[in-house]
Amino acid sequence: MTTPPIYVTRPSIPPLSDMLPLLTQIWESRTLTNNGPVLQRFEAALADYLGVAHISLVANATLGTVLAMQQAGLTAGEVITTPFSFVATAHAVRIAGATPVFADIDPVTLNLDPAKVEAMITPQTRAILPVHTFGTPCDVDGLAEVAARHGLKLLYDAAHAFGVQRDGQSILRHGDMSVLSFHATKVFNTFEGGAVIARDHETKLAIDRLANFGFADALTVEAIGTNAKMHELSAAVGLAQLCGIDDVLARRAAVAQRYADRFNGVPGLRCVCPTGVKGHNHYAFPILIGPDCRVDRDTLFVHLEAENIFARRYFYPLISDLTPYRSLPSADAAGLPVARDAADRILCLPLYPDLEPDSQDRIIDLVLAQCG
Ligand code: T4K
Repeated sequence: MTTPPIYVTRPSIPPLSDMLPLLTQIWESRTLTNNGPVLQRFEAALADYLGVAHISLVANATLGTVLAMQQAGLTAGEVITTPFSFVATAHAVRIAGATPVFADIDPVTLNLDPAKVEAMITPQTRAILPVHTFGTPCDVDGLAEVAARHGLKLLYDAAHAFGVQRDGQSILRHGDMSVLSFHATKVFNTFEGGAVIARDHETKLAIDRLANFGFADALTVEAIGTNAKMHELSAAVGLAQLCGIDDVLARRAAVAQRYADRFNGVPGLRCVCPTGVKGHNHYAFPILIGPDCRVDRDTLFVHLEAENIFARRYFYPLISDLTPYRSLPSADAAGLPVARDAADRILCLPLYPDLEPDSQDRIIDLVLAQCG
């Protein structure tokens, strides 16, 4: 008998009973989008939960990043970013009109290495766009120093970083702006969605305008905006999700800890994200398969797949190896040895709040049987 498939993630969804009053309100008001009342409630509740003052809700993180780039004036020049990310990171730079420049990553956090960033700065450099990969905070102090020293903007792709804290404060407070994703696969989802976190109210209003075609009021269009609005249904999902988010985060932490405990001390198998650290969100459970393991990453990946376990190789291939980017000078593999090594050895194991302990133990046993 075949076992049911286990995917790398399974979205958390609120109880339907929590949705019904919100849906009733939307149905009765017939306000479906364009800064409706549910969106306004969600925006305020979210700012409160995250501990940040200025949030603009948007349709997804890709568009949110494009708008943040546009608002920061990054429509030309070079933006230094990581090749070890989802392709949307570089696409946003390109769509905004700038050119991505890839710098190498830190071997422990797999986030941009500030020293490698500094080495890539040219007279054309305008900004840095790091990613808090898998919810592990970047070296925000090191990156802020590099940005300040060279007069660069610092925008964070915080797609993975919902609820992440450092020193008891939201990681979203760092940089000029941060962008969250609320895609179905994320720690916190609104089916599709995202948010731009700004440092001041003026910037928040400017992002809101850009997300609404550039309208400043009914008759005034100030900029070439797009349609990146979040609609009322997504906002309703978000509002209902907030009620259960602490439980979601606690259950993710428990799943991550179970993996970490069983993999502890296995030669050649490194758990990338810390466990037992307050303020991590356990976005994923990436492991790095080293030469001491009996099998390589791809053999393990295929073996798990044959057992109906769908782990994912996030982020392989590197963005710098994808067709739209591979001809850039900074895409040369020689300059990105750490990122390349990580991309070749990474495997994200299933992690979601309701992953059954029996299923998780089966995954762990299969991994240990291959690697141990
Ligand atoms: N920056 C970073 C660093 C990102 O990782 C992302 C997105 C972005 C920016 C852009 O954010 P958004 O513009 O999307 O807000 C997924 C997601 O589509 C993508 O949002 C995400 N990163 C990326 C890391 O993963 P795929 O193509 O690998 O996902 P998919 O559809 O294969 O889903 C993975 C598994 O999740 C499936 O095997 C089953 C499960 N799943 C998925 C969906 C969509 C469900 O159970 N239900 C679902 O509805 O890209």
